[in-house]
Amino acid sequence: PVKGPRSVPTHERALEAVRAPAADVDGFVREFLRELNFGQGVSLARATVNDQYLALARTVRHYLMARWLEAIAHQRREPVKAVGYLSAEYLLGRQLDNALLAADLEGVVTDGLAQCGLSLDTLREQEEEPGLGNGGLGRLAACFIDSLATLSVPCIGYGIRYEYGIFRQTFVDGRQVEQPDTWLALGSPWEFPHPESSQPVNFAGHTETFVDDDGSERTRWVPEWGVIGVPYNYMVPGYRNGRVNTLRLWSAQATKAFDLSIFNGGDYVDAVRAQTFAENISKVLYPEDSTPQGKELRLQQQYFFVACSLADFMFEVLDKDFDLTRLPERIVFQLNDTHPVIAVPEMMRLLVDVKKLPWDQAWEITRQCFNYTCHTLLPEALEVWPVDLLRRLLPRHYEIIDRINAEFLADVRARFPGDEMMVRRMSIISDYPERGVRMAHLATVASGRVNGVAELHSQLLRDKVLPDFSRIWPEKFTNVTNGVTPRRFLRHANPSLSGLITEAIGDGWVTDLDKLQELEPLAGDASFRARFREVKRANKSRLVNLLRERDGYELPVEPMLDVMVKRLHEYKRQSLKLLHIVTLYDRIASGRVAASQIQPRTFVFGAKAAPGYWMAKETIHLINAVASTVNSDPALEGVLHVAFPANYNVTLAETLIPAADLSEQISLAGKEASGTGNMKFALNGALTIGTDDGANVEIRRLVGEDNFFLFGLLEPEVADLSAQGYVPSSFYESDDELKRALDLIAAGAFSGGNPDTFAPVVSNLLHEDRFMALADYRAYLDAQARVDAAYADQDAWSRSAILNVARCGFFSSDRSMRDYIDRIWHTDPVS
Ligand code: B1H
Repeated sequence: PVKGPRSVPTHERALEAVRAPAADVDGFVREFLRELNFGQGVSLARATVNDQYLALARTVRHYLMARWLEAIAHQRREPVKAVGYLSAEYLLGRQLDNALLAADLEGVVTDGLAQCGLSLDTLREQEEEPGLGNGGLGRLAACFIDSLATLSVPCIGYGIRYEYGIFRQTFVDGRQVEQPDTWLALGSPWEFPHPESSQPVNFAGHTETFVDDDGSERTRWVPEWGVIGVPYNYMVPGYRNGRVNTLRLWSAQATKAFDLSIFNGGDYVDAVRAQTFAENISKVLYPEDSTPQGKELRLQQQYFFVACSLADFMFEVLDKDFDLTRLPERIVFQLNDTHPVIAVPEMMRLLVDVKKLPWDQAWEITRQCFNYTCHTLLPEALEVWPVDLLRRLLPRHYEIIDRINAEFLADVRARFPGDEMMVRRMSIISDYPERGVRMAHLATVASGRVNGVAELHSQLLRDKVLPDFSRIWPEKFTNVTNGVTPRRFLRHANPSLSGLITEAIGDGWVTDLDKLQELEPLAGDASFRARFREVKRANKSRLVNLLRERDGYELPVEPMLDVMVKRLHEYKRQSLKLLHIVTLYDRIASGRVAASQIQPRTFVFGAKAAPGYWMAKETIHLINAVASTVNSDPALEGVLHVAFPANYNVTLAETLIPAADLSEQISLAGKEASGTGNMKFALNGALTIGTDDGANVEIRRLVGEDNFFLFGLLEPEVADLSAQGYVPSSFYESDDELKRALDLIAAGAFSGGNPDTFAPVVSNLLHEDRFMALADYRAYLDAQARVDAAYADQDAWSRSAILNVARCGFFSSDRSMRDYIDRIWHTDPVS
């Protein structure tokens, strides 16, 4: 890339140049109008809402800028150790409110805009959230970088600037139809492109050996083509602490050289097509949550962002002549699942081929620089790249992986002579069903620490996913239970509850969530409980208003709000939730139970299905079908209502979660690694109905079993039942209500009498049911009956809900980050 001269002003001059606008109403208005006039090129009178939003966003940026530049200067100046968070996904959510909160500007901005005749509420709705992730894994990355900034720990988040994030979900006749997510269309005021800091990235070609000047034999990679990675920087502001970290997302561009060779060939159209080919790399987020696509473009994405990120840190953030034997003193990279694991051979290539370090020394450095977080237990979610593909796309990396594997297996053989089965099980390169590179094995071999994301998950990771590895390296394995940021998911999302809490115990909880414990005595205070119920009610009205505006949807406010929001996946068991609803419907329709005997409920679903996941899409269709039948039955009015707003995302979550009474966390035990939605609901005072899975286990232990509705098979029971041979139809035969519910769906009760429509869903449950929904059906219905009984006593329910809030401080991502810092990263905050 062509790099402009980098002028390096002194630290003092750098700070002199940036001075934040005055943080009062006049200062804000002056700056805002300046941005509108000079940045957007419009007058206030002529400005569109989008102009106003963009000018506002840029104005807010200015307040954070001095701190950001200081953090960047400090990183270069002081020999502090930073965290390099490597993640293919960041599900950020909207930026404006987060920045206003961090900079404590909400009051000034509200008043300043009012002076201009504008309303903050209108402008914030203009922002398209950056949906650069699928679900929990991407949202976790966003929570973690928020917490690191708030803890004043230097961190650079590295990832991909997808031009299209997670698709926009629409429903057509109840079926999911995906639309492109055009989040960049109206301008993206939060990003700073830095083409002068671009990084070249190569692909394909071959390797060759040669004799170096010093007489040693070396290998070089002769690539066939390449692209340029252009960094786009985003501010990651800490909460009112003056710290602003950086999120650096890479965008792919065609190289000049690549263009030229083709342009010179005279084929202009092909040259332009070649450019498109290069730019495809950062075009779109793969929408599969938990079952990765083994597509070439996906591997290109992974190598692309990791190669850019390592080169950026090692040669741009650090000096070009930095002594790389000291690299572990300056950086620790966290591998967010296996998606960035190609960073391991890339670092070896940089150290050995480019920097000419001896292999063993390079390996020593590499092993000190990486740690790996595993987020799954599903075998189909573990990435394995076909050797043929990897070799073709990254020939040098394949050789390096092969050597890492050979040395690793020699070590295994030395420890366990003669155990070739073990060697085969542990090998990074598998032979069956095709030759493939097991990225989880590579990550485990190369990392100092390997962690799961909840206690149960980490245990199962050791015992079931990587048992051989945990035997030879028990000290490598550890647990860090996930967390969520209290800034976005309580302070911002739930202003009413935040106000109530702050009034009671002060506002220290925003950065020290354990302080919520001080609410505990208030659970016994009747007037506090009444105010807590008022807050819930207000949050429900807020949700009703939002859905009316957003979807033209009328949601009843009075009933219990029962919410299941998460990606659509069979293991999460939205179908079990449906069987509950269909059973309630059937009880009334058949006259077994009078409508007046039913505890009224509004059920809300939110779920995207991977576009190629057929069964998940059928389930979405069924949810919509049940919703339309239930909602149009006059006998059920005011009793049962099912809502499925399309396109569940972070923004909708922020209004939906605070309104919920009941949180549905009903995955089959042993399948959900952690869950983080479960934490957000409990923290906002919903009670959980859930299985003994993921972080539910810890939530229940902390909030107390009386304040949590547990049901279903335990993980060892699931394992036993599988081993015996699970026969779902036996549960159908032996439970009359279950039989009736499935028969209703099969008979076409929700498909206009057409029995074919949902036959595949019913048949899948009856004959396959990989995730044992039928086995847990009766236990689930019994638990729901306990929910009804508990909800009938509103005062007791509020007490439990308040105790949930008071006891969930542990689930702050600040605590997760402290755990990583103390046990894995060993980094220090800066003052
Ligand atoms: C989680 C994923 C995931 N686990 C592959 N695995 C993907 C796997 O694009 N892909 O190919 C995308 C995502 N996501 C989730 O991580 C777990 O299911 C949750 O239980 C967990 O809470 C979350 C954060 O740790």
